Amino acid sequence: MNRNHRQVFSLLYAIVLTLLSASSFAQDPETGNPELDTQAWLRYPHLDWPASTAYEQLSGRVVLLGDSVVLKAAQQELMRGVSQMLGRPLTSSASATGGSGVILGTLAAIRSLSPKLRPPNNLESDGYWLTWAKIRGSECLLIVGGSDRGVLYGTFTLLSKIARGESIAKTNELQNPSAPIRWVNQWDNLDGHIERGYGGRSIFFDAGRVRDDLSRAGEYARLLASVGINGCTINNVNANPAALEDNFIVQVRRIADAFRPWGVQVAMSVDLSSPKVVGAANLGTAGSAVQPAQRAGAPLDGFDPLDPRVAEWWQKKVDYIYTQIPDFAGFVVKADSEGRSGPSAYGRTHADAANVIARALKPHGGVVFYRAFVYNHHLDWRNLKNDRARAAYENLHPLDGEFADNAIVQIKNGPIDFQVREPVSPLFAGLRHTNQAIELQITQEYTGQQKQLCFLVPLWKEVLDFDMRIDDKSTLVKDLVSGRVFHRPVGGYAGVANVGLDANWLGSPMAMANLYGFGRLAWNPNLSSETIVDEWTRLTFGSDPLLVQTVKQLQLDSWPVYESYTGNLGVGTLTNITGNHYDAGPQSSEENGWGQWHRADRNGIGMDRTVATGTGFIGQYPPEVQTRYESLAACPDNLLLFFHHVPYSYVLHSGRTLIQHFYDAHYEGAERAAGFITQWKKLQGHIDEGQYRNILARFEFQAGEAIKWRDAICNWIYGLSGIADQKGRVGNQASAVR
Ligand code: GCW
Repeated sequence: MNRNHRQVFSLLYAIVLTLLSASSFAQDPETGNPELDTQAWLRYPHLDWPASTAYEQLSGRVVLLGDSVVLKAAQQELMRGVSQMLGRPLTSSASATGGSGVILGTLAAIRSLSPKLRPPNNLESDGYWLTWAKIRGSECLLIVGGSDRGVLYGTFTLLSKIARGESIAKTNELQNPSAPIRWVNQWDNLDGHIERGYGGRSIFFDAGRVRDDLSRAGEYARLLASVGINGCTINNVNANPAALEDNFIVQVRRIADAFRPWGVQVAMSVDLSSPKVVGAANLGTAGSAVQPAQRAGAPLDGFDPLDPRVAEWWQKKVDYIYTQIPDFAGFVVKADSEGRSGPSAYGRTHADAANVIARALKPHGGVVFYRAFVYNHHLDWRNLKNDRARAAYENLHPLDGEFADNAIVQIKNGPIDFQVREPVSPLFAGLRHTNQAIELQITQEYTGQQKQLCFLVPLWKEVLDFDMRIDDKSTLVKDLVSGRVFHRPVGGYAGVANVGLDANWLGSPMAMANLYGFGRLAWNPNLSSETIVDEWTRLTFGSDPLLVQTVKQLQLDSWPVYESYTGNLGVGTLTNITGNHYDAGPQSSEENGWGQWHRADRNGIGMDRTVATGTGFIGQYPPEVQTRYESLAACPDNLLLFFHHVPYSYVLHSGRTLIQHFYDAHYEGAERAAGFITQWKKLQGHIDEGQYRNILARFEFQAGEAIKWRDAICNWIYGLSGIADQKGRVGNQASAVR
């Protein structure tokens, strides 16, 4: 085959792969094994002999000390898991006297049985301690919680150990979460559509109402609890103000009820203009200071956060919510961003906006997240000094110290928007007197939309382990977001999940590793990607050695592979940013106000964000980090084009020219994506056949997509630069742009 034939062949191959897999999705979008997909990592499969003999100590009674719904859920989960996995039921008993068994309770409750019991170190509120102890003469396994929720988390940990075949014979393990805030955000619209959701329609809403059947919401909360998630924002940050209507709050109460046994608290996104658009007619009945005009239903004439009437409106609204949902967690606010209303309408600050809501929540123990994703999407692209990346820091850093202590600034991991690779947002280092949380995106908006495999835990770990070198001292991002570095009262993690009604929640069984991994990292960001994916694989598919090894490798390879056939060297993902955020569309970034510019032209590519000659973005980092990024010599190749504009002939640290790197990376990436099929095929017979076929079809589809991406990007950059591929591949395709 000559070169041209090869090119035509590869194009046809891509089309055939795409058609084949697209048609299999079309015929039966639920191919796979819906039951296993829905159970996700909570399958509790039966353990055969002799594996089950390792758990013979686990027998007899389960004693529950207390009767809250969370404790009861823990007990039932334990009984369900043990009977499914070990094939012998535990019996529930009210008394701790009379034989061995498992005892569940808070530390305070268990101490009433055994006053001398001392945990090996401090047990925090959501933490747990699993240990063996003699209680009233019999050896018992204790699941001790710092709170009821801690008992639940300890129970899930115990079951996970059994499911993964880990010994519990000598268990004595105390774990506390890394941070108090471990939430997911759902971008569900009230009509049932999910913004950037790829797993079907909302599990909460349909046609403007809360669904009658909330069984999936309960199952979701169980999954979340199993990895330590304790809060969930149920509606889109592009918030429909109708969510705050009283008759809607009454419906949300049912979601809170479905979540409650699992210790997951409900939160809502709110629009800042609510006092003006929701209207005083909908004020709750709580409190007596409602003005007659408001009783009559006239909406306020504005939403100025410093207007006392606005403050009163929020207070009444919040008071009402707590009459319906006593454990309501709080709000998330997106303001002055992408067309949302905000405090700028009244010349007020973001702190003013956050605080008026925070004050209303404070008496009830609620918190407000104020998103740092504030930027002008009408930036003048002709001005080379303009830079969207600077926006979060410029907007929020000057307000450091002005936010209420129950307000939390929620910061996306990077300064642009969940691209396949970005540097860490400098704002994490820019808030010393303000609570912060990191926002990570579980739903793969810019990373293949669950149609392609992209395991994001390694990406998140790079961010969390990044050293900001504040005051020239080691300052890891994970210690900033937990609040540890600056002794903040609260902080943590928000993951945009967007699960839907599809049996497999996210639209792909393999993508569930991201949801699992988000929870595990929020609990303990020191876990390695390998550990997390190992746990997930064993829990989801079982512990067959070939299977574990293959699935782990596929997951761990998937981010680098996706990056290599999409956007390299920190240039951005290069998706169609004005369209679907999925297909290649490198030119869509340019000549518009959205600010995802890469500035590619015939001479070079990349954003000059240096202090010396560029937009000055680098100046937002602490000095040592600035030094690393400002000079071309020190800047790492994988972020080069985020920080610098260089000619195509620029020689990377790797020794290759930039343009040749682009070509090679795209060809290697597409080849490795095709290799996923070969690796997966080794697993036939080692995994449920339905899941095997479903995932195989996905890899076949991805291999075709990778070729389309490869050719689109290589042809684009060749067309701009006119520099030939040394290996003679690029520019010969039928579809080449010349
Ligand atoms: O990247 C953008 C997404 C929007 C999203 C926004 C945000 C909810 O494309 O869909 O809006 O980020 O995070 O607010």
